Amino acid sequence: MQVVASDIHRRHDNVELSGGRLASSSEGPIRADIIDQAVRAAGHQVISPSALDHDLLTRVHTAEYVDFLSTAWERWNQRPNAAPAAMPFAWPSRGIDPVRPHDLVGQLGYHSFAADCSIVAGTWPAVHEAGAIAASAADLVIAGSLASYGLCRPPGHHATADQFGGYCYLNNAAIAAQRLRENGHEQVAVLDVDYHHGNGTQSIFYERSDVLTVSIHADPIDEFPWFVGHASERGLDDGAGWNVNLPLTAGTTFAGWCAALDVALQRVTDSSATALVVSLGVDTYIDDPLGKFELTTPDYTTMAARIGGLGLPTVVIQEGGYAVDDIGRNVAAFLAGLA
Ligand code: Q9C
Ligand code: ZN
Repeated sequence: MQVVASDIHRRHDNVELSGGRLASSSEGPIRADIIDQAVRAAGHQVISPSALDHDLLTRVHTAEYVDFLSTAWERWNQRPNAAPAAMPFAWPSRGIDPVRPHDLVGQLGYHSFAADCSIVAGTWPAVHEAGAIAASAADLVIAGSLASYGLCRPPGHHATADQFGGYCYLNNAAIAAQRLRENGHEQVAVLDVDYHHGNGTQSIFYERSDVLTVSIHADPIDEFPWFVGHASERGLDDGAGWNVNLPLTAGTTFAGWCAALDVALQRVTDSSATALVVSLGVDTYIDDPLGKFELTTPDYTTMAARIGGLGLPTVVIQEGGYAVDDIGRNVAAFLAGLA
């Protein structure tokens, strides 16, 4: 399978507020470096991305947000005694309809929903490259490949049209889906198998019927992103019925997970989608430090074979997965099942 990847991700190496302490992020450069090694060892062909179309980016994200993300570090670094990571400390909360502040610190709060990630000197080049990887992976499928893999880092599925959080800044899967939509695929489906709910992808397509969004994830009553991801969220207006959430409890094994996959695959089939984007998080793994599901390495091969059974051209986009010792073999196991 053709893999799109780049080393530029290494420039994004940031801190997160975790358990009341500022710590180096679980979402570090080692993740993508290990996946890169594993996919090369498995014999996949690795290519570099093409330049990202700015207009495609601003059809997924607001121009205001893209401008903010691309300049936030420079603006932060001009401040006296600037820390090495830009972070907000206040967010609009319940009952507030926020006006976008002029001040950078206010804008950091306006444009984020969590403090588990921050903006460092290399964040924008890395997140922009991840977006380029997603678009290029979609281009491979548009050109006739049955499947492609975008080794995106940082991940993207938590990023909304104008907010970062959950280690995500640009929504790589949404960029891939939008690219497919604009190049011959009238109906696209996004299947999110990351341990966490794909709130950003849900939000971006929530009022659209041309992109079905389906997410299998830990119940938000117990897990990040906590405030979104419930089964009752089904889409709005034109998008009513075009979002499907399948929340599962802690301790879910592959048997339980597959029951949700059956429902997801049936809905994708019913949608008449002609192309599929998979948001591949391997934080469903039994030894993942952030997740509480119990999937094993061979389960990823079975999962991919079942998804491949849809017979749809498929763009796989990397999301989470934090068990770095096993992340390479878990991703390779998935790609082997799809091939
Ligand atoms: N120290 C993805 O898997 N932060 N994002 C947890 C734990 C939320 C996960 C903090 C997890 C975000 C793409
Ligand atoms: Zn995740």
